[in-house]
Amino acid sequence: MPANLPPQYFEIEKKYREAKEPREKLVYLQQLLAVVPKHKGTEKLQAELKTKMSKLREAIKKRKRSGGSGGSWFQVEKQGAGQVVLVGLPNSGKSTLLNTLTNARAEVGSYPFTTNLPQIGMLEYEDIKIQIVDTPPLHKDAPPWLFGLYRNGDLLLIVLDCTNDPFSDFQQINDIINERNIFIKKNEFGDIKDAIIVLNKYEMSDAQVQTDSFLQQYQTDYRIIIEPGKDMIRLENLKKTIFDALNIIRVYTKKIGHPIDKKDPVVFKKGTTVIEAAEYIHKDFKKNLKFARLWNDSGYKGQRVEKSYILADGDIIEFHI
Ligand SMILES: Nc1nc2c(ncn2[C@@H]2O[C@H](COP(=O)(O)OP(=O)(O)O)[C@@H](O)[C@H]2O)c(=O)[nH]1
Ligand SMILES: [Mg+2]
Repeated sequence: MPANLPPQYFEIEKKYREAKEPREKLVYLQQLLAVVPKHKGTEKLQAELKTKMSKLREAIKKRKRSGGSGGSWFQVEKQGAGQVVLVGLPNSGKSTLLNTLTNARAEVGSYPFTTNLPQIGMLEYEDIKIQIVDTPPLHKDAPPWLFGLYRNGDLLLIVLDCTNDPFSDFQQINDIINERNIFIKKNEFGDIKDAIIVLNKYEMSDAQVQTDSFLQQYQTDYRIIIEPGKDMIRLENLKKTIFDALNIIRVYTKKIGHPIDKKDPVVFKKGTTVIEAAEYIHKDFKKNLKFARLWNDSGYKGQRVEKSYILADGDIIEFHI
């Protein structure tokens, strides 16, 4: 064992040893590999971790093929421009939010544990669709796959019921997910998930004082939004906050000699360059790209741009090969 491993290595290793579900173990191995300093002295350890990972992957595959039991595991395949996963304690209003934001009709109940399996809806935001995943309530003995859903999501929407105690609920949520190495605030190790906190049921008179003081305490550290309810302006605000938090851009391609047709955007991560977009759209584009022309609302009207030009939301691009 190399002597200079960071302390978090041992914390994650402990969780790895305690995890029972192979897919959970795999996640911890990935995290271990990520925190191992990369130099000659750790090469053997890195190789060992990789071997363990491939053995686990094999075992998982085999179990799937044989239809074996070993506990159920739910994964939600990503669709659309991003996957947003709802997180919350029982009765916080997750399913209601899914129904408000999307075309889904998830069951809503005034009693806890109405939602036992992930439910999916598509949120229409301008010209793209964003996937929203409703989940069973979080509690300390929640099944491992629930944390798998959180880890896999591009963004977490943490729903707090402000008629309850949002401070203690938030603390409880953090305690449980931190224990599984999921962090929604900058932390030196583990997954750092992008998250939006939704303060729900704000319209109730007993919620407002708590909501305001929660905002005051946390708004510099977190992205917080007050429950959209049936208020359309707030709902639009929530949708836009989700779009912004996903860190994505919409890029439109234009054919040479054709007019601009701002339809069917291709979605990229923020920071994507012209050459990266070209490669994604067509392998040959990358090899043969000579230059590109750009149109947008901030002054470009077909000027040539470099391959290293960083694209922005709404850019229209014409590839010349
Ligand atoms: N007053 C109020 N009640 C809400 C709101 N959102 C949800 N609820 C109620 O809270 C209860 C739990 O909602 P549900 O969406 O099933 O919560 P979940 O368990 O987190 O999925 C239901 O009785 C809902 O009608 C809201 O914005 N305001
Ligand atoms: Mg529910």
